[in-house]
Amino acid sequence: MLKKLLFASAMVIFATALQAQTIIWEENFEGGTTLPAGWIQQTAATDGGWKVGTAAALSSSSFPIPNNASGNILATNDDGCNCNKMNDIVILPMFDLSAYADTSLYLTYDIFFGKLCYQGITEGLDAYASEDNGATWTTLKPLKGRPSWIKPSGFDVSDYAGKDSILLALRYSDGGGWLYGAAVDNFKLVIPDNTLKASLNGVALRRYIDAIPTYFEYSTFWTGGEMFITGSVNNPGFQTITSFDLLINDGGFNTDTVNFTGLNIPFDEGHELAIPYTVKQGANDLSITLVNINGGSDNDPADNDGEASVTGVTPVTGRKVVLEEATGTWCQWCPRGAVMLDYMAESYPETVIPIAVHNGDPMKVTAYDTPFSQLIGGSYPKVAVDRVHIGDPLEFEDFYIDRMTDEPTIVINQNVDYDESTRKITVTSYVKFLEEMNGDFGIAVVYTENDVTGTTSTYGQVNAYSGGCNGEMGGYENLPATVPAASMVYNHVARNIVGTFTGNASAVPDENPAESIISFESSYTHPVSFDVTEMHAVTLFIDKASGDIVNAEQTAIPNLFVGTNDPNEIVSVSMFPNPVQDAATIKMHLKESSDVQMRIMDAYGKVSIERNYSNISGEQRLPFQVGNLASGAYLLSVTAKGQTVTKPFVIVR
Ligand SMILES: [Ca+2]
Ligand SMILES: [Ca+2]
Ligand SMILES: [Ca+2]
Repeated sequence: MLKKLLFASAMVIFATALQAQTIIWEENFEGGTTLPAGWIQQTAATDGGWKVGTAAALSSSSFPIPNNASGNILATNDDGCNCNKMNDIVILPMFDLSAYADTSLYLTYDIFFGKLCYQGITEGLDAYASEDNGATWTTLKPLKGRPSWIKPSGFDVSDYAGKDSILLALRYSDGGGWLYGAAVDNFKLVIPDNTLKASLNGVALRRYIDAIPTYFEYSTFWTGGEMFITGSVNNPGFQTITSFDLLINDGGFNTDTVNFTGLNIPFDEGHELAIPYTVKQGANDLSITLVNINGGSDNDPADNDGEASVTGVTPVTGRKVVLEEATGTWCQWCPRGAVMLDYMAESYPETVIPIAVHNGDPMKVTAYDTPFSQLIGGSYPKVAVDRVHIGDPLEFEDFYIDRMTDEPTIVINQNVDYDESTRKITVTSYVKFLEEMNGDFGIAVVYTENDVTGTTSTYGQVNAYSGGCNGEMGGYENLPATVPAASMVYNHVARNIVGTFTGNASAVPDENPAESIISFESSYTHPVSFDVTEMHAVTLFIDKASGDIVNAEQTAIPNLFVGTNDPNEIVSVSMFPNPVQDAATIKMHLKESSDVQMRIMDAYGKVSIERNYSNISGEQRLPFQVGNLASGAYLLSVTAKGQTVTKPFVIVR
């Protein structure tokens, strides 16, 4: 059996023992291993449908029924037979309820039913009633799925009080698929007590990610960010809950009251909570108390409290965070990585550097894939965040927040030059040490490309989210089990890594004083098939001892033309000699007569010299005096008619 038991959540269900109720009828299946007298079943299943036996005897590998501390139970198991359980109906003995006119009546039972999904089909279990000996049936309730035995569950059958021949039935359906099953025990027909019971369960502070969409619990989040107080208010009693208040105390200072009215929460049902909460700086320790239930108190306040906490933080400046995603078109859960990487890149465009490192597919870059696969332990999907944190794609943001609270020790700037005729990309990476840093460091330059498509079948993405059984995943739930190549577009694809996975060691001296700047030039000639307008160059500065990415920078290629005007306004800009000792000549060629601004900036964009020229055209040679500028890396920036060209150069004395 390949199926796995998948339970969406492990919400704790509290069900207190019923007290003071009157039992009219009950059945515990302890009288033998056949259906008790008066019970009827209808089935097309080859295994006989609903059967009486021990939990162990009625279990199978993917439908293991937990022991419910009883001898026999009643169960139907589609997993074990893989047979037709479209209509597995079991009918309880006929009830004469004529003596109970105007009396509240409930049918209760213990139940183990997951309402699971497999291969796009969800199993169902519904309750029915008939007043005409089974000629016609009324649907009473679709029973919900939960991950463990619920003792008891049930529903209101007061509509049939006073009537003399009532049939109640459960219908299991496999929906035509190969599903799991359902188990029940300890049926009771009761006159309920009138005790008001309520409980507050599973309280947590969660972040809603609409790309998936799901709530996730975070221990740390942005100050001022929106989270939600989640959990549920459940009703383990027979008196319907119609209103309640939640008192939300933020650590002893302020208490907010949130009112809930107009509710209808019957026995064994709950109300899901999602109360917006704006995170404050530092510790947010919330106490939540359920009060004023139906305008008063319930029987037991002990289960009416919950706690949730998160720490509010603010991001540092100067840090970029590298998100490397281990992925492959063969990997059925990897759509999760792609969805989360896009989500992060869109959420934090200024600070996230996304890189999808492909494995075992046509986008694989061996020099990147082999060491990265080793780093993540060879299981997919996986992610690394600055290679400091390794985990599931769902942990991207959590890891990112941690990195963004760590003050950078270096900052990186880079200049990217592109020669269209040769397709050669030259990157000059400038690293400025904010503190003294001595050790073994390396620089690697990664090239990524967006909007990558392919036509061969190996560009098709295997997709475990197809059919929706495994929840929503950014739309992948609506796509086929293998999304064909023609429908796939891959983003952030790593195309090349220059300087090895851990970086070129000779690029960085062993000793680097505070405020010193180094530069490292590397180049890469991309294949004709790559679309350079969708490419980025990424400089990684790596601590070779720990393997961590210390900081990084990303620039689009080509970045020569920043303005919005005709990109051919400035035909060329160059400076010679480079490096410059005392004086140099800046040569530029302008297509038309225009005003020109020339600026000399340090590697971090600080302008040292600015000159403006009116109405110049054609080929120009402008003298440049170094003056009192310090040795180091600089950028020459020339702007004409909104178009800017930058060139790196170095002053050496
Ligand atoms: Ca039993
Ligand atoms: Ca079946
Ligand atoms: Ca309570």
